[in-house]
Amino acid sequence: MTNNEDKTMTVKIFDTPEVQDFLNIVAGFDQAGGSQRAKQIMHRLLSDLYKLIDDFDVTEEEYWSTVSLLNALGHDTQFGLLSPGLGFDHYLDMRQDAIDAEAKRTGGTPRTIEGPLYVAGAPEAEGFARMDDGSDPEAEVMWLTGQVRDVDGTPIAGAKVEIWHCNSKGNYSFFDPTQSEYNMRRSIYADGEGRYTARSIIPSGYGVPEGAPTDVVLKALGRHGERPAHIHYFVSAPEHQHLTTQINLAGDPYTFDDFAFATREELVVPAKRIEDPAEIAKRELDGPFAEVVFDIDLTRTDAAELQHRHKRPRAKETEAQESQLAGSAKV
Ligand code: MBD
Ligand code: FE
Repeated sequence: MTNNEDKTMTVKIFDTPEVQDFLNIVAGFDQAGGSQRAKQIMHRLLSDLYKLIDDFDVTEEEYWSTVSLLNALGHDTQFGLLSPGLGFDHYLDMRQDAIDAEAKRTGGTPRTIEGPLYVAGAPEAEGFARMDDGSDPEAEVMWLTGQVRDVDGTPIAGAKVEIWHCNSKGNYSFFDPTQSEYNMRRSIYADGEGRYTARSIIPSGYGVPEGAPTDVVLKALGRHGERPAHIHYFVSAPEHQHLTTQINLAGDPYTFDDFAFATREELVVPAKRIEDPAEIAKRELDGPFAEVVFDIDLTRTDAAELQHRHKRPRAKETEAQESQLAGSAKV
């Protein structure tokens, strides 16, 4: 070890008055304007990072290559992809679960993360929808159905079931411009018995693009960027808590090894292959298909703000700048 390295490793300045006073100024505490919450959060964030730099003796090279990586993540609109990869989305779910438990809103189908690939404004249908445009003939036909109920078992007629999923190559319409508009994206209003049915195709898993900034971060951690085959849901009905969830198809090698940490035991559903000609004819299909059954139980709430999805920049949801960016992720 050279003398120079030795010196670097013993320098600790974080707790000095100079650094602490400096942090107060950087966070704007001596300024009248701005938001108190923004100042407090930025002060904590910067303090933690300054201390980390001190504790780990972060080098100039490490610091500036990180700035460069953050620029790359932003350039490719990938923070929404890195976020679940670093567990933030699941962590927020864990907090919401704890809030629900405290409020005794229990017994419903578990939530799991929304992910970055929802697009608002999908075509609406009553009871049944065909979701795919038929352009993926190699893909296996999926018959996806279930019943929406209250936690006491009462069917919820007219519940809104929004479903979105990727194609057999792991790509989502809109983000993949080669697909038709709203391919594999539909809003289905449950029938009088709370049932919804969709004809679609079995999605494949998803992988973070090789070499993308998110992949660079995951590789540095020795991790992969794979998700199992999954189907996203938003489910809502008056007087009930809005549910954001997903199902994972059983048997995928990544079902319990999801880079986005969205798998929950109760949300793993088998795709059952059906070859019985009578069943095929009943559904007006041409051949064998895979049936996926997912029933959904919603908890009751009178709180209006819990009956709708939380605000978040989403593709096509608002005209806001962030929303435009939400729709441009290179995934
Ligand atoms: C997906 O399809 C997804 O659902 C998440 C959470 C991240 C990347 C791709
Ligand atoms: Fe997804």
